[in-house]
Amino acid sequence: MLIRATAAAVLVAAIASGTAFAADPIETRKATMKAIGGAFGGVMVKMVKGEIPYDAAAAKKAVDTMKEKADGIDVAVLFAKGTEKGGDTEALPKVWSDAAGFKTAMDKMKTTIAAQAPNVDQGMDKLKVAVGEIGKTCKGCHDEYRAQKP
Ligand code: ASC
Repeated sequence: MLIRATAAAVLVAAIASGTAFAADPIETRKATMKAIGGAFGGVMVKMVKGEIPYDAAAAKKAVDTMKEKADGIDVAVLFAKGTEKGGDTEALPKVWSDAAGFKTAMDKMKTTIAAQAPNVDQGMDKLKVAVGEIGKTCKGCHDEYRAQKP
């Protein structure tokens, strides 16, 4: 009931303010992060670690997935006010109390992925650099804005 009321309030607020909204921002942002993390950890990091062979086309496909999903993140929508709670979220209150910092961290991820995307199919050395640079932007945001796993 409370969740429904909150969702309705978010919807009304989104319509009233003319902003786009996601039907279920918490589930959408979790699915987005899972897709980004899956392409990164499941493919690119594994190649760097030698757990799977380097495959330029597969690395490119993975980074393209990351880029598409990252570019699709609209912080104002997926982390709209009112979505701090009401679902199974690990987002910390700091996402909202330091909204500018959070947006900056997200933008840093987007620009780093975009900058590194053309490099990942140019050999293992380039992939290593890309994984290092992109990974820093994942970690930076998780350290600051996401609840730590026990
Ligand atoms: C991953 C993943 C992250 C990052 C982070 C990098 O594979 O899912 O969130 O790497 O651990 O430090």
